[in-house]
Amino acid sequence: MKAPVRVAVTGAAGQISYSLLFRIASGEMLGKDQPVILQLLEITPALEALKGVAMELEDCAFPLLAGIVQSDDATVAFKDIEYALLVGARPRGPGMERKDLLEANAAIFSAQGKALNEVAARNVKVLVVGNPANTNALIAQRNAPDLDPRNFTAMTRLDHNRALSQLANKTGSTVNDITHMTIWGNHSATQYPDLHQAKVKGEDAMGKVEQEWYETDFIPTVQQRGAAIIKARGASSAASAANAAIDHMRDWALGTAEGDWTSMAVYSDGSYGIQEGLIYSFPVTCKNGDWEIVQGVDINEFSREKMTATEQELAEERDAVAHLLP
Ligand code: NAX
Repeated sequence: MKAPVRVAVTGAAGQISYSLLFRIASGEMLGKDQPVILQLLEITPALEALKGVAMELEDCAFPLLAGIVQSDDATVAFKDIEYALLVGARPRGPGMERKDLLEANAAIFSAQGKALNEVAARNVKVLVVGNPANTNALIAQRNAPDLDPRNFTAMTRLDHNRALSQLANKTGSTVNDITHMTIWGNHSATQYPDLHQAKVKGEDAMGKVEQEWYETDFIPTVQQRGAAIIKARGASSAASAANAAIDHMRDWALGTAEGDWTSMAVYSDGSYGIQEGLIYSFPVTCKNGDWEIVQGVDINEFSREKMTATEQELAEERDAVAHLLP
């Protein structure tokens, strides 16, 4: 058996974590041969609820769960961690403007970035789930100058998985038949789910759907899926978000499928003309615990316009918190 690795989860008493933690502890994220120590961060008023979650984790008697740490102090929860799933965030309250939301979260993610910089393992892999995820990841990254910016990512895997299912339904296939799906940009309603590279049973997806469906059905359905779930369920996506976080981390740690790629919001190196330093979702492949942006994807005029719109939104979010960045 391997030595245990330390995995931090923030917002650990929240609804996403209630699906997420049990799957990490059962080995679905890092493999059935990898023991984990869960290091759980919550705000002080939620520590009692967190205790209940930790009791349930114990009661599962997971063979791979080698320990549980509970804290409201990020320097305790992030000590020596190799994986961080930053799920906790400030939700939008009544009357709160977008700017207020960005600022409230900037405070949280600055502090967590600093704590990661101080105490996490130098190879820590960070996934930000809490919204606005891309900009929260950027803020954490900028506050962790001693860590490689490539260690910071944000989640667009839920959007990616939603797109896979929509296309499978439309083409009468299953998600197993689909490859080369891409989500570009921000995890928000400006994201661009791109089918131009996607394949269904090895054939071009765009040849199997009408342009009209692509533009007026597929793209808005994927972009608005989070809102549709809230409307139907009366609560935001939780199990599917947890599932996407598992998929994101598993692929990053253990590799993407041969001959395919996934979507991750990562530190832009200027690929596809996207401003350097934004945390932007690209098609990526992962191997040996590292990710790489897929190069050479053809971008037509339609795609370029949508990629630029979501880039613009990310640049605006960054500028709105610029005064809080180091
Ligand atoms: P919940 O409100 O159920 O849980 C959030 C938890 O975070 C709470 O227990 C809260 O006490 C804790 N928390 C707040 N501030 C914290 C801090 N500074 N340190 C540690 N913990 C803190 O929300 P949940 O439904 O679990 O969603 C969590 C986040 O995921 C939200 O920001 C949500 O918008 C975001 N989502 C992101 C998605 C994505 O695809 N990137 C999709 C699902 C989800 O909407």
